[in-house]
Amino acid sequence: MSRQQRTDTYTRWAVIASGEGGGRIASQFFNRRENPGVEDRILVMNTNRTDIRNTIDRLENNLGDSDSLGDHAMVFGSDEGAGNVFADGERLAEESIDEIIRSIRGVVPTADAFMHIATLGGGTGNGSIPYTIRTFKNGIDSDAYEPWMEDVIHAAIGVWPYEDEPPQQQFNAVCGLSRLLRMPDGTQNADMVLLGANTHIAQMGGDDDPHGHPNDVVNERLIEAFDLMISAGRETQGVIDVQDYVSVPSQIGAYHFTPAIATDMNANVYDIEYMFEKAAENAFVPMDVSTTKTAFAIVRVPRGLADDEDFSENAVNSAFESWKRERGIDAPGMSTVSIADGARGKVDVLLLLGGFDLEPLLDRSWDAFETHKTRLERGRRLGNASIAAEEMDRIEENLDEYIRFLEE
Ligand SMILES: Nc1nc2c(ncn2[C@@H]2O[C@H](COP(=O)(O)OP(=O)(O)OP(=O)(O)O)[C@@H](O)[C@H]2O)c(=O)[nH]1
Ligand SMILES: [Mg+2]
Repeated sequence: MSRQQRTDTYTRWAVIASGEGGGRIASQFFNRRENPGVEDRILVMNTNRTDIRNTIDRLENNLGDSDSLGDHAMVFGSDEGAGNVFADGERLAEESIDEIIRSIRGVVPTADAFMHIATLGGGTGNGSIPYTIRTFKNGIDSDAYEPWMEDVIHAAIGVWPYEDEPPQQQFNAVCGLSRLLRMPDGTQNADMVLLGANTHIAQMGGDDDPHGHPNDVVNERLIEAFDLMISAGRETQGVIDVQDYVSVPSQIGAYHFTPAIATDMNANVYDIEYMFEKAAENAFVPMDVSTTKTAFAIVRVPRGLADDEDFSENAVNSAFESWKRERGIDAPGMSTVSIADGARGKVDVLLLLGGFDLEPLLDRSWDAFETHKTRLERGRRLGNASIAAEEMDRIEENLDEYIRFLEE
């Protein structure tokens, strides 16, 4: 497609966040000056009334005080919080699934794709998001469920706990990953799972801010990545549609990703291949880049560079292919150029690296996972809902199988 034929139809995203951390990430997204891909299609939900009040305050700061603001936030379930037990978060979402769908419909008249956001260390977001995705994909007998909802693509951002968090948080994360990837019966759940690890993101670039809370740094980077990702379905020359993000990865059974970004790269100094390499150094989880099985690249250039040969769709594509060869990555995928009103001469690059070996990420959580599982088996239920042995087995087996399939 030539730039003259650029259409103004772009992927319509909706953001569905659950839990405290998820809500914080989503409301921070609204600090951005413009969100053409999302507009005000955002719903933040929680089991905890106080947390949701805080989230509404944040949204008010960002969106401005408006009557309809309350529609963007909802409380679900009959308990106050899920107390770090994802089984409780899931049970509370199950209780209120009709209201959840109704609330989504209230702020999302229609959408092509949902970006679900949850932290994986807690109970509410981790419990409810995989369940909500599964409900949408399977359909549900509810007045609130509309035909367009059947075709929505479900991407999810799952945020891994800090390394120094206790076993229960690590345990939750491993279970959350499994449940985002697969439904209880072992079939694919989310169409795309984007992972980011708190400690890793906070330390990226070696510039963690000693004053602010690391969460703020992490959230800002997550949002930056999401913003770049959706810009590809916006004003681009060769549009990467959200369908492209999910088709091949799902076919090859490798649909977990991590973003890797390099921002504000000086176009007069660096070539694109170098920018890809810089981005790869900033992957959002600990990983070995050479194990990548599928990859996308989005290069966002300011309007002033849009006609520069070096940033043509072809040039970017050859640079991407050449970078992959150099890195020994044998991965299908696409690249695209997106145009923005950014600072002169400054380029932002996002790589979405998919299907990589999960071991370096899981490595740090396995022991904690076993520790907490043993505690549960000894009957220390630590919450209202215990996890049935059979459910636990399924969760473990589903993740094992997904990983085994990657290795083949
Ligand atoms: N990146 C990031 N992580 C966060 C943030 N807030 C909490 N976390 C992480 O999220 C996990 C805790 O999850 P929460 O979001 O507080 O939990 P919840 O979904 O509200 O669930 P419950 O409180 O258990 O009902 C821990 O691993 C925290 O480190 C945040 O703003 N940003
Ligand atoms: Mg909470």
